[in-house]
Amino acid sequence: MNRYLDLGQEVACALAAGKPVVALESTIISHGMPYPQNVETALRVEAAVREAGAVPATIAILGGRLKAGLDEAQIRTLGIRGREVVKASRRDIPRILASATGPAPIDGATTVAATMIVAALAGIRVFATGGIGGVHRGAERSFDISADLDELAMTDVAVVCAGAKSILDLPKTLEYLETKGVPVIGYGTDEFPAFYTPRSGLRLEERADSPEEIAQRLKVKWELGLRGGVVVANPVPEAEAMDPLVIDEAIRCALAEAEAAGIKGKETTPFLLAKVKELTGGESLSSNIALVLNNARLAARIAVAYAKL
Ligand code: PSU
Ligand code: MN
Repeated sequence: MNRYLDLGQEVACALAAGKPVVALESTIISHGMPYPQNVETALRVEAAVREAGAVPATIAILGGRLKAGLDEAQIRTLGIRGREVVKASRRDIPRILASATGPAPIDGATTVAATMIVAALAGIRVFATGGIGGVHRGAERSFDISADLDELAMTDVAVVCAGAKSILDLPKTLEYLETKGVPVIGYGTDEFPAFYTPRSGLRLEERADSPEEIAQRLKVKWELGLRGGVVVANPVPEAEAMDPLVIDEAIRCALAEAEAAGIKGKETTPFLLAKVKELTGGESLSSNIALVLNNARLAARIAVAYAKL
């Protein structure tokens, strides 16, 4: 057990017994949704994982310690404090953990990249979230490519998501994942989903129609020693999807505002997410909540299937 990591009681027991566990990220709680929907969603996601037969492990950094498995009070605190909590990706982890020995230990909400790192340390292989980070539009000028993609290239965790938002350059994101050798599996689809909408027009090489098929591919990859993650791209259910025209227009406006305000670096993604939400009102939020729950259910089924192999 890593000396910087604390497991929640239920998570520790499940892992020791070889039972299925699903990792969940916390940036989506603190930076991805408004309070109180963020807390409600995080708790509903945990319940959905349990209903499907797995144990949820929400991951964060609290008091300068890595945590896998938060209790309700800890989730609530992250949701209430929101953007006051540090958005923690790979590069931020050492600084935040070193703060444990100083006068003011830092709390961090983990991104996809950081959540994968902690999940792998804990021995958790399956992780559910909403959307992954990727190659930003204009990356040829800004060089803005999410650390999530390089993490997927090196850390052995399957990430179940609804694709990526078209605040990103989706074709370049898929090219980057291809270069890094990261499998992208469409669940019940031949297309990469675009988060709020089930289709992006971008074809995927790989498709799977059952959690068992996905678990089998994970086993083969890791038994071969092919290090790195897998993207399981699970389209938003049709009934909860947004009108592509509405969402495209909101994204166009959000990108223009970010450009005009000179937003850069780690602020870019939270800024764009907040703007899109502001411009589309409650519709994007309810679609976001539905797709995260849908991903949690699929991730739990994959974890259950993987635990049986
Ligand atoms: N995309 C979303 N919702 C999110 C994020 C991305 O649709 O909440 C968050 C995730 O935590 C992701 C992070 O790992 O933003 C990526 O940030 P960046 O682009 O700065 O790497
Ligand atoms: Mn970035």
